[in-house]
Amino acid sequence: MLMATKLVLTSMMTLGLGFMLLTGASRPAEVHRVDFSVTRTAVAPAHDARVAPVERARIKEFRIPMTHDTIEIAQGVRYVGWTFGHTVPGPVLRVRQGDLVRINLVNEAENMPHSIDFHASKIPMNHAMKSIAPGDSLQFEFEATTAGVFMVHCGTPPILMHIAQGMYLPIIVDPAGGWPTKVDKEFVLVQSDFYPRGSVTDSTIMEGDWAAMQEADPTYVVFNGKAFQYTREPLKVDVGDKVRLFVMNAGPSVRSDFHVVGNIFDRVYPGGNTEQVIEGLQTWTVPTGGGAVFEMEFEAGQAGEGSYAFVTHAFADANKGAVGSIQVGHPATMASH
Ligand SMILES: [Cu+2]
Repeated sequence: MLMATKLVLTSMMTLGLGFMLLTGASRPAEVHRVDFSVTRTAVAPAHDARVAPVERARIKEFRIPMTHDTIEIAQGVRYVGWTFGHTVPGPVLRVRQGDLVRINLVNEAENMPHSIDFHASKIPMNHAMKSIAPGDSLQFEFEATTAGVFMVHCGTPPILMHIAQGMYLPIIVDPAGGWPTKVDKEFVLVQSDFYPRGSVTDSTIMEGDWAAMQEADPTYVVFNGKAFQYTREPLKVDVGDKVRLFVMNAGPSVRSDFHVVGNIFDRVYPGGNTEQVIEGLQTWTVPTGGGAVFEMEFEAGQAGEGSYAFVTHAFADANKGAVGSIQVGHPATMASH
Protein backbone atom coordinates (compact mmCIF):
# COMPACT_ATOMS: atom_id res chain seq x y z
CA MET A 1 0.00 0.00 0.00
CA LEU A 2 2.78 2.32 0.99
CA MET A 3 4.74 1.39 -2.13
CA ALA A 4 1.70 2.01 -4.35
CA THR A 5 1.25 5.47 -2.88
CA LYS A 6 4.91 6.19 -3.45
CA LEU A 7 4.60 5.10 -7.07
CA VAL A 8 1.61 7.34 -7.71
CA LEU A 9 3.42 10.29 -6.15
CA THR A 10 6.52 9.63 -8.27
CA SER A 11 4.39 9.40 -11.43
CA MET A 12 2.67 12.68 -10.58
CA MET A 13 6.01 14.37 -10.04
CA THR A 14 7.30 13.02 -13.37
CA LEU A 15 4.13 14.21 -15.11
CA GLY A 16 4.51 17.62 -13.53
CA LEU A 17 8.13 17.87 -14.62
CA GLY A 18 7.15 16.76 -18.14
CA PHE A 19 4.48 19.45 -18.26
CA MET A 20 6.96 22.09 -17.14
CA LEU A 21 9.44 20.94 -19.81
CA LEU A 22 6.71 20.92 -22.47
CA THR A 23 5.56 24.44 -21.66
CA GLY A 24 9.14 25.60 -21.32
CA ALA A 25 8.42 27.40 -18.08
CA SER A 26 8.41 26.58 -14.40
CA ARG A 27 5.91 29.34 -13.65
CA PRO A 28 2.20 28.52 -13.35
CA ALA A 29 0.40 29.84 -16.40
CA GLU A 30 -2.60 31.38 -14.64
CA VAL A 31 -3.32 35.08 -14.96
CA HIS A 32 -4.38 37.44 -12.18
CA ARG A 33 -6.69 40.14 -13.55
CA VAL A 34 -7.88 43.34 -11.89
CA ASP A 35 -10.14 45.96 -13.45
CA PHE A 36 -9.78 49.19 -11.46
CA SER A 37 -13.12 50.45 -12.78
CA VAL A 38 -14.62 47.69 -10.63
CA THR A 39 -12.06 47.26 -7.84
CA ARG A 40 -11.79 50.67 -6.20
CA THR A 41 -9.73 51.75 -3.22
CA ALA A 42 -11.87 52.84 -0.25
CA VAL A 43 -11.27 56.52 0.61
CA ALA A 44 -13.57 56.79 3.67
CA PRO A 45 -13.17 57.15 6.59
CA ALA A 46 -9.58 57.37 5.29
CA HIS A 47 -7.82 56.16 2.14
CA ASP A 48 -7.24 52.44 2.77
CA ALA A 49 -3.47 52.13 3.34
CA ARG A 50 -3.45 48.37 3.88
CA VAL A 51 -1.90 46.30 1.14
CA ALA A 52 -2.71 42.67 0.33
CA PRO A 53 0.02 40.06 -0.24
CA VAL A 54 1.19 39.51 -3.81
CA GLU A 55 -0.94 37.13 -5.89
CA ARG A 56 0.61 33.82 -6.93
CA ALA A 57 -0.05 34.06 -10.70
CA ARG A 58 3.05 35.08 -12.66
CA ILE A 59 1.08 37.09 -15.21
CA LYS A 60 -0.67 40.15 -13.80
CA GLU A 61 -3.19 42.06 -15.91
CA PHE A 62 -4.46 45.47 -14.86
CA ARG A 63 -7.14 47.55 -16.55
CA ILE A 64 -6.55 51.14 -15.50
CA PRO A 65 -9.13 53.82 -16.31
CA MET A 66 -7.99 57.46 -16.38
CA THR A 67 -10.76 59.77 -15.19
CA HIS A 68 -11.59 63.27 -14.02
CA ASP A 69 -13.21 62.94 -10.60
CA THR A 70 -13.97 65.13 -7.59
CA ILE A 71 -11.60 64.22 -4.77
CA GLU A 72 -11.17 65.57 -1.22
CA ILE A 73 -7.61 66.76 -0.54
CA ALA A 74 -8.28 68.06 3.01
CA GLN A 75 -11.27 67.93 5.36
CA GLY A 76 -14.11 69.57 3.40
CA VAL A 77 -11.85 70.70 0.52
CA ARG A 78 -13.16 69.34 -2.77
CA TYR A 79 -10.85 69.37 -5.77
CA VAL A 80 -11.11 68.69 -9.50
CA GLY A 81 -8.78 65.68 -9.60
CA TRP A 82 -7.34 63.75 -12.53
CA THR A 83 -7.00 60.10 -11.58
CA PHE A 84 -5.92 56.58 -12.27
CA GLY A 85 -8.75 54.33 -11.09
CA HIS A 86 -10.96 57.15 -9.68
CA THR A 87 -8.83 57.86 -6.57
CA VAL A 88 -5.73 59.89 -5.66
CA PRO A 89 -3.37 58.19 -5.31
CA GLY A 90 -4.52 55.50 -7.70
CA PRO A 91 -4.70 51.85 -6.64
CA VAL A 92 -1.68 49.87 -5.44
CA LEU A 93 -0.36 47.40 -8.00
CA ARG A 94 1.58 44.49 -6.48
CA VAL A 95 3.62 42.00 -8.46
CA ARG A 96 6.69 39.82 -7.98
CA GLN A 97 10.10 40.26 -9.56
CA GLY A 98 10.07 38.27 -12.81
CA ASP A 99 6.31 38.62 -13.33
CA LEU A 100 4.88 39.66 -16.67
CA VAL A 101 2.80 42.81 -16.18
CA ARG A 102 0.09 43.51 -18.78
CA ILE A 103 -1.49 46.95 -18.82
CA ASN A 104 -4.74 47.97 -20.47
CA LEU A 105 -4.95 51.75 -20.13
CA VAL A 106 -8.26 53.44 -20.96
CA ASN A 107 -8.78 57.20 -21.21
CA GLU A 108 -12.24 57.86 -19.75
CA ALA A 109 -11.67 61.61 -19.34
CA GLU A 110 -13.94 63.79 -21.43
CA ASN A 111 -11.59 66.23 -23.07
CA MET A 112 -7.93 65.60 -22.34
CA PRO A 113 -5.14 63.26 -23.45
CA HIS A 114 -3.35 61.30 -20.72
CA SER A 115 -0.66 58.63 -20.49
CA ILE A 116 1.19 56.36 -18.06
CA ASP A 117 4.86 56.03 -17.13
CA PHE A 118 5.89 52.96 -15.09
CA HIS A 119 9.18 53.54 -13.29
CA ALA A 120 9.21 49.75 -12.73
CA SER A 121 9.56 49.05 -16.46
CA LYS A 122 12.34 49.03 -19.01
CA ILE A 123 10.40 49.86 -22.14
CA PRO A 124 10.59 52.36 -25.02
CA MET A 125 8.64 55.48 -24.04
CA ASN A 126 7.40 56.17 -27.59
CA HIS A 127 4.85 53.33 -27.38
CA ALA A 128 4.06 52.50 -23.75
CA MET A 129 4.14 56.10 -22.55
CA LYS A 130 2.42 57.82 -25.42
CA SER A 131 -0.58 60.07 -24.76
CA ILE A 132 -3.94 58.68 -25.72
CA ALA A 133 -7.09 60.64 -26.57
CA PRO A 134 -10.39 60.42 -24.67
CA GLY A 135 -12.14 57.17 -25.58
CA ASP A 136 -8.90 55.49 -26.67
CA SER A 137 -7.03 52.66 -24.98
CA LEU A 138 -3.46 51.37 -24.99
CA GLN A 139 -2.10 47.88 -24.28
CA PHE A 140 1.49 47.01 -23.45
CA GLU A 141 3.41 44.60 -21.24
CA PHE A 142 6.72 44.47 -19.44
CA GLU A 143 8.68 42.17 -17.17
CA ALA A 144 9.11 43.44 -13.61
CA THR A 145 12.89 42.96 -13.53
CA THR A 146 13.73 44.90 -10.36
CA ALA A 147 12.34 44.73 -6.84
CA GLY A 148 11.17 47.94 -5.21
CA VAL A 149 8.35 50.39 -4.67
CA PHE A 150 8.05 52.45 -7.82
CA MET A 151 6.22 55.55 -8.95
CA VAL A 152 3.74 55.36 -11.80
CA HIS A 153 2.49 58.67 -13.23
CA CYS A 154 0.93 60.41 -16.17
CA GLY A 155 3.64 61.71 -18.49
CA THR A 156 1.56 63.99 -20.67
CA PRO A 157 2.88 67.59 -20.86
CA PRO A 158 2.89 69.61 -18.80
CA ILE A 159 3.87 66.68 -16.56
CA LEU A 160 4.04 69.03 -13.56
CA MET A 161 0.33 69.74 -13.95
CA HIS A 162 -0.75 66.13 -14.59
CA ILE A 163 1.05 64.94 -11.45
CA ALA A 164 -0.14 67.88 -9.33
CA GLN A 165 -3.70 67.07 -10.41
CA GLY A 166 -3.37 63.58 -8.92
CA MET A 167 -2.22 61.21 -11.69
CA TYR A 168 0.03 58.75 -9.84
CA LEU A 169 -0.04 55.37 -8.15
CA PRO A 170 2.48 53.01 -6.51
CA ILE A 171 3.59 49.64 -7.86
CA ILE A 172 5.27 47.23 -5.45
CA VAL A 173 7.60 44.65 -6.98
CA ASP A 174 8.29 41.99 -4.33
CA PRO A 175 11.77 40.41 -4.46
CA ALA A 176 11.84 37.10 -6.39
CA GLY A 177 12.59 35.16 -3.21
CA GLY A 178 10.20 37.16 -1.04
CA TRP A 179 11.09 39.68 1.67
CA PRO A 180 13.96 38.61 3.95
CA THR A 181 11.92 39.45 7.06
CA LYS A 182 8.42 38.31 7.94
CA VAL A 183 6.11 41.10 9.08
CA ASP A 184 2.64 41.20 10.60
CA LYS A 185 1.25 44.29 8.86
CA GLU A 186 2.00 46.13 5.62
CA PHE A 187 0.85 49.60 4.59
CA VAL A 188 1.49 51.84 1.61
CA LEU A 189 1.92 55.61 1.98
CA VAL A 190 2.17 57.95 -0.99
CA GLN A 191 3.30 61.49 -0.24
CA SER A 192 2.29 64.24 -2.64
CA ASP A 193 1.73 68.00 -2.81
CA PHE A 194 -1.39 69.97 -3.86
CA TYR A 195 -1.78 73.51 -5.25
CA PRO A 196 -5.47 74.48 -5.02
CA ARG A 197 -7.16 77.79 -5.81
CA GLY A 198 -10.82 78.73 -6.01
CA SER A 199 -12.62 77.77 -9.19
CA VAL A 200 -13.92 80.64 -11.30
CA THR A 201 -17.00 78.66 -12.34
CA ASP A 202 -17.90 76.73 -9.16
CA SER A 203 -17.46 78.14 -5.63
CA THR A 204 -17.83 74.68 -4.02
CA ILE A 205 -14.70 73.21 -5.56
CA MET A 206 -10.99 73.97 -5.95
CA GLU A 207 -8.87 73.61 -9.05
CA GLY A 208 -5.14 73.61 -9.78
CA ASP A 209 -3.08 76.81 -9.43
CA TRP A 210 -0.53 76.64 -12.26
CA ALA A 211 1.53 79.55 -10.91
CA ALA A 212 1.85 77.91 -7.46
CA MET A 213 2.78 74.60 -9.11
CA GLN A 214 5.60 76.31 -11.01
CA GLU A 215 6.81 78.00 -7.81
CA ALA A 216 6.67 74.66 -5.93
CA ASP A 217 4.56 76.45 -3.30
CA PRO A 218 1.94 73.89 -2.19
CA THR A 219 -0.99 74.54 0.16
CA TYR A 220 -1.11 70.88 1.20
CA VAL A 221 1.47 68.12 1.49
CA VAL A 222 -0.31 64.85 2.18
CA PHE A 223 -0.13 61.10 2.63
CA ASN A 224 -2.46 59.08 0.39
CA GLY A 225 -4.24 62.07 -1.09
CA LYS A 226 -5.69 63.94 1.92
CA ALA A 227 -4.12 66.19 4.54
CA PHE A 228 -4.06 64.89 8.13
CA GLN A 229 -6.41 61.95 7.41
CA TYR A 230 -4.40 59.46 9.50
CA THR A 231 -4.26 61.74 12.52
CA ARG A 232 -8.06 61.31 12.59
CA GLU A 233 -8.04 57.66 11.47
CA PRO A 234 -4.72 56.12 12.60
CA LEU A 235 -3.12 53.07 11.02
CA LYS A 236 -3.79 50.30 13.54
CA VAL A 237 -1.32 47.60 14.60
CA ASP A 238 -1.02 45.26 17.59
CA VAL A 239 1.60 45.32 20.34
CA GLY A 240 4.54 43.21 19.16
CA ASP A 241 3.78 43.66 15.47
CA LYS A 242 6.51 43.92 12.90
CA VAL A 243 5.43 46.48 10.32
CA ARG A 244 6.53 47.18 6.75
CA LEU A 245 5.76 50.58 5.19
CA PHE A 246 6.01 51.03 1.44
CA VAL A 247 6.56 54.77 0.94
CA MET A 248 6.43 56.40 -2.49
CA ASN A 249 6.84 60.11 -3.09
CA ALA A 250 4.83 61.38 -6.06
CA GLY A 251 5.65 65.04 -5.52
CA PRO A 252 5.50 66.67 -8.01
CA SER A 253 7.98 68.90 -6.17
CA VAL A 254 8.36 68.24 -2.42
CA ARG A 255 10.76 65.67 -0.94
CA SER A 256 9.81 63.36 1.93
CA ASP A 257 12.14 63.09 4.94
CA PHE A 258 10.33 60.07 6.26
CA HIS A 259 10.45 59.47 10.01
CA VAL A 260 8.38 57.68 12.65
CA VAL A 261 8.26 59.52 15.98
CA GLY A 262 9.00 57.17 18.88
CA ASN A 263 10.60 54.37 16.91
CA ILE A 264 13.78 53.59 14.95
CA PHE A 265 13.70 51.74 11.64
CA ASP A 266 15.22 48.26 11.96
CA ARG A 267 15.75 48.22 8.21
CA VAL A 268 15.39 50.68 5.33
CA TYR A 269 15.58 49.44 1.77
CA PRO A 270 16.35 52.50 -0.42
CA GLY A 271 14.20 52.25 -3.53
CA GLY A 272 12.55 49.25 -1.91
CA ASN A 273 15.22 46.98 -3.36
CA THR A 274 16.53 44.35 -0.93
CA GLU A 275 19.88 44.41 -2.76
CA GLN A 276 20.57 47.46 -0.57
CA VAL A 277 19.76 47.58 3.13
CA ILE A 278 20.50 50.03 5.91
CA GLU A 279 19.98 48.87 9.48
CA GLY A 280 19.07 51.06 12.47
CA LEU A 281 18.11 54.41 11.01
CA GLN A 282 15.99 57.37 12.20
CA THR A 283 15.07 59.23 8.97
CA TRP A 284 15.44 58.48 5.27
CA THR A 285 14.68 60.82 2.38
CA VAL A 286 12.35 59.54 -0.29
CA PRO A 287 12.95 61.67 -3.39
CA THR A 288 10.17 62.83 -5.67
CA GLY A 289 9.73 60.08 -8.22
CA GLY A 290 11.15 57.49 -5.83
CA GLY A 291 10.25 55.02 -3.12
CA ALA A 292 11.66 53.22 -0.10
CA VAL A 293 10.64 50.42 2.24
CA PHE A 294 10.77 50.91 6.01
CA GLU A 295 10.57 48.09 8.58
CA MET A 296 10.09 48.52 12.31
CA GLU A 297 8.82 46.65 15.33
CA PHE A 298 6.44 47.75 18.05
CA GLU A 299 7.60 45.41 20.80
CA ALA A 300 6.26 45.52 24.35
CA GLY A 301 8.58 47.25 26.80
CA GLN A 302 10.02 49.55 24.12
CA ALA A 303 7.94 50.97 21.27
CA GLY A 304 4.89 49.10 22.59
CA GLU A 305 1.33 50.22 23.25
CA GLY A 306 0.83 53.88 22.38
CA SER A 307 0.63 56.41 19.56
CA TYR A 308 3.41 57.08 17.05
CA ALA A 309 3.39 59.80 14.42
CA PHE A 310 4.74 59.29 10.92
CA VAL A 311 5.88 62.49 9.28
CA THR A 312 8.07 64.15 6.75
CA HIS A 313 10.58 65.71 9.13
CA ALA A 314 10.73 68.78 6.88
CA PHE A 315 8.20 70.37 9.23
CA ALA A 316 6.93 73.15 6.98
CA ASP A 317 5.57 70.27 4.91
CA ALA A 318 4.32 68.24 7.89
CA ASN A 319 2.37 71.35 8.96
CA LYS A 320 0.67 71.32 5.55
CA GLY A 321 -0.76 67.85 6.20
CA ALA A 322 2.04 65.27 5.81
CA VAL A 323 1.61 63.77 9.26
CA GLY A 324 -0.31 60.73 10.42
CA SER A 325 -0.54 58.36 13.35
CA ILE A 326 0.15 54.70 14.01
CA GLN A 327 -1.92 53.36 16.89
CA VAL A 328 -0.32 50.41 18.64
CA GLY A 329 -2.73 48.38 20.73
CA HIS A 330 -5.34 50.40 22.62
CA PRO A 331 -3.53 53.30 24.29
CA ALA A 332 -5.29 55.63 26.70
CA THR A 333 -5.78 59.01 25.05
CA MET A 334 -3.63 61.97 26.07
CA ALA A 335 -6.80 63.71 27.30
CA SER A 336 -7.45 61.06 29.95
CA HIS A 337 -4.19 61.85 31.78
CU1 LIG B 1 -2.57 63.06 -17.47
